[in-house]
Parts: sequence; C-alpha cells; structure tokens
Amino acid sequence: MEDHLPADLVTEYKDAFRMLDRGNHGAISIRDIATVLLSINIQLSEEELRTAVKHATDDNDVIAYDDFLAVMATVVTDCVSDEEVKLIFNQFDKDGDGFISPNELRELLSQLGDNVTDQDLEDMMLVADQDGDGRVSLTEFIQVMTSQ
Ligand SMILES: [Ca+2]
Ligand SMILES: [Ca+2]
Repeated sequence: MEDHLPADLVTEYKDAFRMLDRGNHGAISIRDIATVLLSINIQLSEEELRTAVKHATDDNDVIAYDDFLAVMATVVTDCVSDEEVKLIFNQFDKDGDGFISPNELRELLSQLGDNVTDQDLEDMMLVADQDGDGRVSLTEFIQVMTSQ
C-alpha cells in the first residue's frame, strides 16, 4: 500500500496514525480518521467516511495502519476534487504568491503539531518540487495529492 502513495504523505500518515493510536494497539477508529481528515481540511459525512473505510477493510470498527493508508489514499485521491486540493493549497500558500515555499510548508506542518526537521522538509520538497525551482506550484501540489 505504501508504494501507491507519495513518500512524504506516507511519513505524515504514519505520524498521524501513531498519534491517534493512543493505546498503542495498532488500530484506530473511524472517528480518528475523521480527525486526521479535518486537519487537512477535508470534511466527509459519516456515511462517506464509512464507505471509504468499507472499501479498505472488512472490519469497519478496527482500522489497522495498512487500512488507514488505504482509506487515506482513497479519500485523498478519489474524493478530493482539484477544487478541494486548491483550497488545501491556499492554506499552505500564506502569502498568496501561488507557490508553496519550504518556509510555508514548515509553518503549516508545525501548526498541525508535526515536528518537522530540516531533513523531513528537504525530503518533502524533493518529492513535490518536480521542476526543481525550490517551491511547489499548484500543478506540482495536485500531482502530489493525487498521484497513486
Ligand atoms: Ca507562497
Ligand atoms: Ca517547483
């Protein structure tokens, strides 16, 4: 499953999962997934969420890490329209110049409670910044969010 998602997203989801799995038993609930989605500004009805989860796992109430990745891949790649990706993009692009700079990326991730190291940031930029100009355009961002 991890192969189908961009590496930076996998890292992010792994951290999110670890954070949510408070009891450390390798599983989270549907409500936990809703929390993660909300943090990236994706609001799904409970029914939409249940449908996405049903696609990913047989057991609706216990979501293991792999199921979680599958759900996130489904939701982020299938349920998110370009318009919604644009909204998320605008959240990152604080100064509104149409590009996400490494600083803007760092700022937003730290707001989400992620402890981002320079190395993490460099890795993410490497994945996202496909033309190598040191910033992420909307097109590049859409590719990251929707690539399988
Ligand atoms: Ca910007
Ligand atoms: Ca770029």
